Amino acid sequence: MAVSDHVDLNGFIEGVKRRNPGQPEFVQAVQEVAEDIFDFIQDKEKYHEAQILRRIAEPDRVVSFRVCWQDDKGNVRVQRAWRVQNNNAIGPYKGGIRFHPSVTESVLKFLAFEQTFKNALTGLPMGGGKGGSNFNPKGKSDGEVMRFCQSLMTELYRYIGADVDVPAGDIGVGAREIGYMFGQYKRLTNEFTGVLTGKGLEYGGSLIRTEATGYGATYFLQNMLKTQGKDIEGHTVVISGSGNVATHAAEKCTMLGGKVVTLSDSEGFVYDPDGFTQEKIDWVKDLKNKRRGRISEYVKEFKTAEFHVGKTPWGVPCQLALPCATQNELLGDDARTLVANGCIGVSEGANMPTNLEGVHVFKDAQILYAPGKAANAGGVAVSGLEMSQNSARISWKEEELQRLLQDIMAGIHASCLEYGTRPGSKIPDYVKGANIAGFKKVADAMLAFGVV
Ligand code: NDP
Ligand code: 2IT
Repeated sequence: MAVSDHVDLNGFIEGVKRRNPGQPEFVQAVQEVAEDIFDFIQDKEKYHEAQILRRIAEPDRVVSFRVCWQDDKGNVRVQRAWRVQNNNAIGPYKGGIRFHPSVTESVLKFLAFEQTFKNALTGLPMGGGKGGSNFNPKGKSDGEVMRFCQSLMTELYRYIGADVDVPAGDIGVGAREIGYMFGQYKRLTNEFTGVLTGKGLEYGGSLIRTEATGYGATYFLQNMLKTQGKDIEGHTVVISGSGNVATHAAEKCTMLGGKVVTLSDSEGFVYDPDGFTQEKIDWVKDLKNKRRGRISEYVKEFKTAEFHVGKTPWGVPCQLALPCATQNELLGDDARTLVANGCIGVSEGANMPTNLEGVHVFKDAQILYAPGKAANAGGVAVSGLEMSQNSARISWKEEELQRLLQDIMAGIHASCLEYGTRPGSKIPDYVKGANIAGFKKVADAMLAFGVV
């Protein structure tokens, strides 16, 4: 056996902790993957010898920079921003940009690491990256957001490119922010390329990119239920978040006959006992995207609903749950409550919403549990299709894209089944399946390159 801290799982995790002090989210993401990969590579010396997991868990590079901008009162403001380019073994770095006060280097390193496996699972040629800033867009005017985005891109443009690294949206970055960043990139380089995805339809965006993550997470849930002869129809669904992913997951679940009873934001959750209809979901989309309001305002418009301040929705009895807000929003006790209340399926629209304890609760209870890197891959998959359309300078029709999204989600589900069988159980281990299938593709490409 090669001399390396690959030799045993605990030694490997201790090494990751030692090399990444003060980065708990990154360590958590690596640990969750390593638990499965160690089993898989136990008898595969080539991966040990080449130290593949150790290399994937060390970003190719982390660019860190200052972003100065002026607010509407003329005050000079200073923010931090990063781009983490984790791994480009199978394609250009690809992954979103997040604007949120909780953004740190640790958060972006965990997201770029997860993205590497997720992008491999889509079957499209995309490596893993992620970027963002601790800038808080809440309460900022359009002018302030524009000046911030332009200032950020004035530095970021050096490190990205249509064949190098292709950012997109994430928390706090939607159509408005992508527009401002794309405009500045084009102005700085005098090039019109597919350097960002999630663009407006007028300037190279793809149909269904906006819907893709939430719809894809729902299709993944549907695929899992189908293995047990079940469906979404007639089931009560609990969803967290009220942004892009949550509203589109709610929309697709509702279309498929599920009864969605909650949405949330960082201030609390709304419980609507009558369920969210399309009309109500459209109202929430308008609230978030145009009026930039808070989910608590929902109860003023829809009187039978209740707002629960400072709480997450996991105590509401349901059969299906989709965490679609942020990392570590579903803890061990929440997972136990969901299982005790009869939840049979969890599909993660967000990235790493369930903490390690919660993951083990779901695994031990043997419910249908899809990790974010598999379940929410629909967004980046349609981003990959946007890149293809931009390169070919064509636009595909909606029906074609809808079909491709469903096919890609079914393909990811099949990959999870291939590597996630559980001896003696009819419920697969989707976490193990996703980790191994994603790892294998990236690892085999890295082996082909030698020691680089
Ligand atoms: P949005 O900015 O559109 O919405 C984020 C939602 O999550 C808001 O309701 C927000 O509430 C809530 N939220 C954010 N931070 C926190 C927090 N610290 N505590 C509680 N609630 C919080 O982002 P998206 O919908 O795009 O992203 C949601 C999740 O999905 C993220 O984990 C993201 O990484 C993941 N994802 C997104 C993809 C995409 O295509 N957009 C693709 C794949 C995954 P508030 O307004 O109060 O902050
Ligand atoms: O976490 C994610 O997959 C995203 N935020 C989408 C990334 C992308 O490049 O579309």
